Amino acid sequence: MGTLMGVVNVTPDSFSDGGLYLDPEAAIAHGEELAAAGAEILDVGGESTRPGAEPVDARTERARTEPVVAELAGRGHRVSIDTSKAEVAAAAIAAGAEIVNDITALRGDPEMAALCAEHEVTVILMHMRGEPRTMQDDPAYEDVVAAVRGFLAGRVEVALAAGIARERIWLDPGIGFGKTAAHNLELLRRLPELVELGQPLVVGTSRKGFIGTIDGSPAAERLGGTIASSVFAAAAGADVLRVHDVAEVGQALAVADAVLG
Ligand code: PMM
Repeated sequence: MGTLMGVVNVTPDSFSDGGLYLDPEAAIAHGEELAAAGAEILDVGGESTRPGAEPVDARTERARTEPVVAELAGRGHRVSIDTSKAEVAAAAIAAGAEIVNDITALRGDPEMAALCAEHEVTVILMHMRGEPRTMQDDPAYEDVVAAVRGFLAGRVEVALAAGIARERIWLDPGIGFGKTAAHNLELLRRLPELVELGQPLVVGTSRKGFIGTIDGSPAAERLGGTIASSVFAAAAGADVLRVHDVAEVGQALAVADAVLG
């Protein structure tokens, strides 16, 4: 159960692996490693979205991601581009990316929806309250699951109206994006309510802060929590798990699968 999307961050400041793979050669090698470990999708990103992060201009983001996407897609890997900028997405699509992972759910750039429709790529629409710079400033919801569900349902309508085919729309609750640890846990617990929307569901818990809130662990020591939450999400109906530790999460999913028969 669950398709693995491996994270290839080409950024100096991502919260868990920032700066490790800023050099394109290192990022490409890392992508190859993740694919060999079982990632069916490689998610290439050039802008950090960690809480408090400052935005990056399109030129810089494109320069970081385009060569990495071109090389990995050229070698036959299925690549997604993690961006909310149409210029960056357009370059990645031209370089072979098949999926646009937009954490703003087509709100960040007025050109993004038409671009994705025209090129018939898959889009990931993610829920986020506010923007990365400020999203963790006292997030509050009456019912976080209802809010996320309503938001995502609305964004599906926007994507459809722009001409994006229904089967190319994937949804993501945006674990950690403008949510407290309790909100994230409630979203995971009630994931079946989001499965009911009827679109493939992407979930990214990898190394995130809510794990550290539970046991005090720093980002580099959250593998156990990443595995537990990923297996749980897959069992609850998530289709795609966005993770850094592909081999370990893959093994856990295979064992969970075998147990369930
Ligand atoms: N999380 C991050 C970045 N991009 N995209 C989607 N669709 N879902 C996520 O949960 C998500 C994302 C932040 O994690 P990173 O800094 O390790 O990439």
